[in-house]
Amino acid sequence: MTQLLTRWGAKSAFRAPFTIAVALSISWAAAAAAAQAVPGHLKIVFSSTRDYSCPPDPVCDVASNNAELYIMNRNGSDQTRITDDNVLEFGAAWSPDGTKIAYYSPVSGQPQIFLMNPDGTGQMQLTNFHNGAQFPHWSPDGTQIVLQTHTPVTAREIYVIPANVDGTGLLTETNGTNLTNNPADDARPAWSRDGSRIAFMSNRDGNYEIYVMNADGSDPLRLTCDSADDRAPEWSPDSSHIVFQSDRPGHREIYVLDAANTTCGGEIGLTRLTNTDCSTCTTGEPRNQNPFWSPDGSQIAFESDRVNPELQILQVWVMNADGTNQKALTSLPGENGQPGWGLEADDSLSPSAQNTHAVLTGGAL
Ligand SMILES: [Ca+2]
Ligand SMILES: [Ca+2]
Ligand SMILES: [Ca+2]
Repeated sequence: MTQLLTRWGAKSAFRAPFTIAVALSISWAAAAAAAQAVPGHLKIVFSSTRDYSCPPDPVCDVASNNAELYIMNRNGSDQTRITDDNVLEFGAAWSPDGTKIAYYSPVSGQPQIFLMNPDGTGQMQLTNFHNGAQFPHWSPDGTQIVLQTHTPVTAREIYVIPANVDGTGLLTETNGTNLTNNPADDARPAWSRDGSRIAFMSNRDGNYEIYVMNADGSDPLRLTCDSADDRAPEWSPDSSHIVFQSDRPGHREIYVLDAANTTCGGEIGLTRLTNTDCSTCTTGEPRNQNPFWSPDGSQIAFESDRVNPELQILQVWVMNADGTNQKALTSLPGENGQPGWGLEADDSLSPSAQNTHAVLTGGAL
């Protein structure tokens, strides 16, 4: 399937993303503008609190209030609500064949993973983890889901479970494999689109860094080496690069890094894609976070509150993969965030063709 996804390196006249490129690499420059057509309709699923009010706050917090899931076209058109209840749905991830959306929602006070059809029908609880489960991310073949546990007391772990899209009972920790069984906090897993590796964040070396490990949990490698928090990794479609958020400039910005890096300290190809330093802000700098690469490789969706950082209201933004042409896709009312790309199943494609055109979506924080 990988040959159907983006091939990097054709034509590219790289323009420095906004003003700062921390370490611009030639390989990344060549990669940034290449794009490849993907069959079907690329969509973005996201969470929104536009349907609720939370006085005295100006808007409801998208990550902790009664958010609903929406889908929209990549240009922001046709924003369509697909859930309608009084609980949070968050961390939505479109299945590779476009037929399911995985997400998490609270059950008896703990987040658990659910599946549903992209039109919001067929909601089905998938997990009943004792410590909760968040941020599902599909394997490229759609048979497995990697997730993080949720526990406010002890460190989180990363588990792989069967996707069980036909519904065969609730899955617990004993039905999965713990890939990060150690005392550190391990979270935000993202399966590479070639299936071989899983990226994640961990504080095992003292602060949050980006790591990759084999899909069976072996050979974890640290990719970032910075005292700031590095979080929320997501893969490029060709599994060559990882986009992530870091507060190394003092606030959260989006960076990209060569995933082939094998030694901490190199940070090969590290490039800063967003630059929203705010000299006039009175209460904090804008946040740019939770990046997610489009399946055709051409764009990266993310969250930003740069329009109104004092009120810290996040909206869904998109930019070209080289950081150019940054624009908001959502606006008030409500907070909108946690974007995940997906390939809406196209009835004109045969099931086998749909399965061939693998894409993967994922979550953030
Ligand atoms: Ca809801
Ligand atoms: Ca751990
Ligand atoms: Ca770090």
